Amino acid sequence: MVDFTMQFPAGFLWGTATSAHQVEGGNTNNNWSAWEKNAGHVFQGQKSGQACDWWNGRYTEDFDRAVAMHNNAHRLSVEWSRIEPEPGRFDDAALEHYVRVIDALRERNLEPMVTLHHFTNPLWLQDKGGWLNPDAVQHFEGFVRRVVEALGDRVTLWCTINEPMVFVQAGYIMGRFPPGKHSMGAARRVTVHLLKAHAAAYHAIKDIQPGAQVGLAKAMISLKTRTPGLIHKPARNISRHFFNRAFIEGLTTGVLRLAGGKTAIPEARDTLDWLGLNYYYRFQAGLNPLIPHRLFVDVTRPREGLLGPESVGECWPEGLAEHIKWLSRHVGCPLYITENGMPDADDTYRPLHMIRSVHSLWQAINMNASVKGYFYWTLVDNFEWAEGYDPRFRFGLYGCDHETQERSKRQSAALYGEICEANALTGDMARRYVPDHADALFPGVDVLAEVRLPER
Ligand code: IFM
Repeated sequence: MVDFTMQFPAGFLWGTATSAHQVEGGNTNNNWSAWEKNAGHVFQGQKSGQACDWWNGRYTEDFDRAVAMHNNAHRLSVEWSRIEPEPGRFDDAALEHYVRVIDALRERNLEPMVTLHHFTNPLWLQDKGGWLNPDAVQHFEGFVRRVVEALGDRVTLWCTINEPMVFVQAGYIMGRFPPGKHSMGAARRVTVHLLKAHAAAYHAIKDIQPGAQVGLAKAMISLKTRTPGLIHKPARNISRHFFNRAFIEGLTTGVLRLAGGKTAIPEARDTLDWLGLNYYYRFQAGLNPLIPHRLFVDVTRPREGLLGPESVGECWPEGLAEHIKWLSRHVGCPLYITENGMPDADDTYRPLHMIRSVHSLWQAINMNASVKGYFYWTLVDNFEWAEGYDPRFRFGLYGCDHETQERSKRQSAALYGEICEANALTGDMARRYVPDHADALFPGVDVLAEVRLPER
């Protein structure tokens, strides 16, 4: 019996992704630790607290879990506020900690991808106005230089900034992340500064480490248009440009186009050795005359599909191929899937979601897209920002009881392990993990045998 196999290219990277504030615990000197102190900012007033206790060394046992899943890579971030606790003063002990973390990855044959900015800022930067202050660009560059000097002999893959437009939208338009603003003007200014910061970081890293591979992680959303399409389509286009495309256009052309005008940032042009795609949800866009402060654009959850918790969209795995296709046409560099996953504490839907995602990814690669690796979000349940430890927002392949630090393996971890070990998704995996969907995903020979040739 032939078993259909979706084979991935040799050397493909398979891993999981994490970020410092979400897993380390004990962060007290960044803007998120301050934000968590105020009621109403995080689910049930929770605090990141000990998170997954990585700062105390528990990363080693979680990296062993990654090895047990046959991963060959891991994406993680370093915490700026630990490395540069005061402007211009660098903490060697913190840098040595990260040297040990990277060594722990290398000892396990896990290729590190290191993110330099994943949502958090040192308190001192926040006191200077955060990313609204144009000086943030030089401060970030100084931090990046120090990190690359310390870790550059161990790290090749650098990710400058995680999800710049999520950072902008959640922090400066929706008010859900610090600094909790609702201002399109502020959003615009911060976007300009982030683009400049990426460019400055790119050039600084290349200066110190010419062989480095530098990129960033860009979140993309899929968007349906509310009906009637003729009326609502402009809302879909505005939202798609703002959230998905403007930043990328800035990187490929050196010009950022946002409502309010164009800004030339020539130094940002051609500053991608690779681009990371973070993909999770599909939304629905429409016009709403009641929200002028959001340019009348209303982005809501579709009514049907694989619906996650209310504050997020529909989990629609096939959006992966949609975005890979667009990026392949518009950005001339290799891609990584730097995040993909879904919240599902009971692991009811995750195996199907994972199989459909990997299926979608394989289709794109087999249509010639240059995708070099896939990082599942996430290795172990962690602090999910404004959702805190809300049980509806468990993204881990391993569960984590944050009181006891006890880990529990979900069946998706076993599935992911099989995919990574085989460097392939097979019909047999689909039949065992999602039997009701296996035939639709993998027509086996028995299905083909039923196809009769027309009689002559
Ligand atoms: O937990 C986040 C991560 O920090 C950024 N991307 C989306 C994830 C899940 O919401």
